[in-house]
This record gives sequence, C-alpha cells and structure tokens, in this order.
Amino acid sequence: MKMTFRWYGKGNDSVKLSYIKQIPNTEGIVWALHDLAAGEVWPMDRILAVKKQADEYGLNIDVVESVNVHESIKMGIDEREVYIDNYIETINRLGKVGVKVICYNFMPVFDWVRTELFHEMPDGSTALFFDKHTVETIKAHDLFELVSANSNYTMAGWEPERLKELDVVLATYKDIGVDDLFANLKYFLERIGPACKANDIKMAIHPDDPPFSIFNLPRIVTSKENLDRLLKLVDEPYNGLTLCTGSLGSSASNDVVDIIKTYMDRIYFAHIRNVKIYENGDFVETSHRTADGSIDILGVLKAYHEADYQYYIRPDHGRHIWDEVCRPGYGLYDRALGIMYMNGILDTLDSLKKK
Ligand SMILES: [Mn+2]
Repeated sequence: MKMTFRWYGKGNDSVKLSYIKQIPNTEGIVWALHDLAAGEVWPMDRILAVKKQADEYGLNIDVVESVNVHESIKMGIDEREVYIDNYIETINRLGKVGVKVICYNFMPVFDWVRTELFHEMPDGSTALFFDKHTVETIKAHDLFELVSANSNYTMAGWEPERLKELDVVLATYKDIGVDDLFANLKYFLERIGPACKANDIKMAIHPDDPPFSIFNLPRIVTSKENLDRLLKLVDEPYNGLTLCTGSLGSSASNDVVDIIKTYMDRIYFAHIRNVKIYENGDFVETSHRTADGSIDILGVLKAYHEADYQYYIRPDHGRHIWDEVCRPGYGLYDRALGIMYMNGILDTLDSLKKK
C-alpha cells in the first residue's frame, strides 16, 4: 500500500511539502484546489502547478480529495447536467497528470460535522469532538456558525458560500429521501463512468461523517448494508470506496474490520483514524493507537496487509499536540505519529510473513 498525507496547498496549510517529505515511508500528497467552488472546472494551469510543487519533493499526486459534487447533482435537479459535464472535464484533466483516485462524498448540505474543533483532553492536547445532544437540539444555521467561527482557516466542507444558501438548500431536501439520493448517485456515476474508464480513474466515495442522519437530511454512506447497495448500484470497478475508519467507526454498530474485509477489492483509498465513542453517543478523535480509542486499528491494518492491499492509505485526522498551530485535525505532529504507528505495525506484519 502507498502511504500518503493530505495537504491543503501552498499558503493554505501550516505543513510544508518539505516536512511531509521527511515523514518515513510517505510517497504522495492527497490534494485538491480548495478555493474552487463545487461544480467549477479545474483550470489546467493550476493542476500543473500542484504537480510541479509535488515533483520538486518527489511526492506523487495520485489521489485527489475531493472533487466536490455540486448540490444540484445530489438533489437530482435539471441544473445538474452542466455540473456533471464540468465534473467530467475535471476528470479528463486530472487524468492527464496521472491522477488515479478521486475521493468525493455525497452528503447533502453538510460535509463532516463536529461541535468542537479544539476539545480539551486530559493530557492537554485538543481534538475534534462530537456532542450528540448539541447536534440534536441546535439549529443548522447556529451549528454552521459555531463550527466555522472556531477556525482561522476556511475548512473543506464549511465554505462561507454554503451558509448563504443554507435555508433554500435545506428546504429542497425536505422532499428528497434515501432512495432518491441513491438514484441521484447512480445517475451521476453512470454519466461519469466513461470518463473514469478512459482515464483509468477510480471514484472513491467517502462515508458520511458521522454515519447517521442529522437535521433530518438523508444520508446513504453509513453502514455495511448501504455500502453493499451503493457498490451494486453501478457494479463496476471504477465505483469504489474511501474506507474511513473514523467516519464509519463513530457508529458503534459498524464493524469496520469486517466491512474492510468484505469490500477490500473496491477500496481505493484507506483513511486511518481512531475515535473514542462514549456511552451517550458523543465521540472524540484520539491518537491512532488502538488502545486509545474504540476502533481496532491493528485489526484494520492486519486486514489490509493480509490482502496485500495495493492502493492508497493516509492518516486521517490527528489531535493538536505540542502547541502546534494548524488546521483543525490536520496538524503535522499527530498525523506523522499516526504514520509511524502504522509503519511499525506494517513492518512487523511484513517480518512475520517472511518467517
Ligand atoms: Mn476520512
């Protein structure tokens, strides 16, 4: 498997490419043009600029996270045609620089949701935190403001332009259910299929985070049962998964090791993150270590190792430690520790295999 590290781009990330290069075993960056709105065609000169920056450090740009899906595509309204055409054009352009995997999500309105970005932990570190009761009782608008006010960075999925249209968008989703959302995803995947095949690009959908409905919005990438349905929706290799242990694992009913073993041949991108789930349904993001959270990260890595997994893997979020000033969840230190934890496990499994 190929180790990667998410990077938000020059001037948009506290982590430098020269630092990423120094993390042992790290071969590539996971990138995107974060300032572009969902639905825009990615300019070729900007794509080439990122390639040039990564090339300087010998890092690959094989994985893009994300090419965001325009809301009209998720809603299935007529306007989607132009945005699907744009998406196809972006796929063709990314194919030209050798991109292999596009991570995306199909969550209505809200991308990932947390109630606190810097929740204080007993050891003095801070981490992203989800308070279930708050999300069940707060208004969507207030949550949006609560979360975005706590970061100096514009966070992927929490762009201010989304807030402006929030009420209209929420109203539209009142008539859209789970089956509609699946149908809209199928339509999208079928339309982009030829471009994916021509460019040998795999689409890797990210699970909903958290994997249950919020604000009565439909959510479909939530469970083993729904993953099964979505892979059968368009039963072709280009329709695959980003298997995020932290997203699926923040619901206690998901057995992530079992899910990984079942859908291994359709997983093109592995997000490794541990979360600790509390009895009341709250959860916090922990270090990667199995003992620190509720997810069997060792079991997860064993499953990938056993299958001789050939695609991409990255530490997902990290805590904020050692007074690092960084994007919420995307500091250098704890994610680099995560990679070394994974390296240790994978090297050990390798040596046991050789004996
Ligand atoms: Mn993830």
